[in-house]
Amino acid sequence: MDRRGFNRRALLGGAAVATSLSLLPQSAAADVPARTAPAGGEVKHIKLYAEKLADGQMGYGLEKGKATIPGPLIELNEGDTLHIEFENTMDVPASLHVHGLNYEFSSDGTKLSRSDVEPGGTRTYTWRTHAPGRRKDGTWRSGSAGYWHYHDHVVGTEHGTGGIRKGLYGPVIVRRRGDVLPDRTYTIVFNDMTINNRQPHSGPDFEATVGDRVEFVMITHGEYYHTFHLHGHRWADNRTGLLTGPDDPSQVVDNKIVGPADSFGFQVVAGEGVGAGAWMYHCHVQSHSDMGMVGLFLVKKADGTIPGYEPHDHDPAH
Ligand SMILES: [Cu+2]
Repeated sequence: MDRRGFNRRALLGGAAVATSLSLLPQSAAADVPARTAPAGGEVKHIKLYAEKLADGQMGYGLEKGKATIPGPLIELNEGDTLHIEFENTMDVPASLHVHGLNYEFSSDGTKLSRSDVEPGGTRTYTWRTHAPGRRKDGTWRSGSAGYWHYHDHVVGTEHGTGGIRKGLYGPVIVRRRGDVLPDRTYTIVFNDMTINNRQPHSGPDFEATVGDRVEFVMITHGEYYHTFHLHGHRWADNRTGLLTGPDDPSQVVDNKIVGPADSFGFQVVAGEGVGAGAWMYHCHVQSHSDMGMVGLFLVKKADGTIPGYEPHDHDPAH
């Protein structure tokens, strides 16, 4: 252990001394009330393209020629309706299928419902959301809020197996009025043995400054079960990933088992209680992490540095 590491650990043992360290969040997250989501009820329109990428993979994008893997983050508030004008620029039929939201059969995005889109074609999919409430029979109906996702359901097979494998997937967040809003959101998709369809041992890495409120959306696709683990940070295993107060019974975790089409999300205050660092996240199935299912949460000090970390530490050769 280097001197810095030793001192930090030693000082953390004494609370009175530790408070003098700059380990506590210093940016907005600590000083002002967190921003929260407004009530929904808006009708929104976006355009979404399915495209072939240069390397043979496939992606969704909000503009022609700008498709990404994962596809763009779609954020709604409970009560919102979203009309998506979907254009398939590829040479095979494709579609858009969403989890967790309300849609009619004609927006299912499957061959079965004849809601796939031929090459060069367009189709408008409509997604609706609702707030929770009491049904007339007295039972409670859940709201739409949650960390969800969308994907192709047509390419390769009638379940979109080929489209998902090649990158046709993306995140959806539906927020409830009053939900805490993050400073930034990152999406991590375990797809087969890749993260976001990247080469093994090549991240993706995500950046933040100590004190930033960072939200992660974690989605799984493909053939395998994984465990998602993040170093130095924890979250609540509930809808938002945040505790609502001292009596919230949600379990606090830093590791979660995930399987195909699972999704969840959470927020952390970057470096809270631990400071800057190149904090790994990875699949904790040991052979999977060894094969490269690992990336970094690069939490920097306000001056942009990460003491003790050299970028080459992450080189695949190590
Ligand atoms: Cu794994």
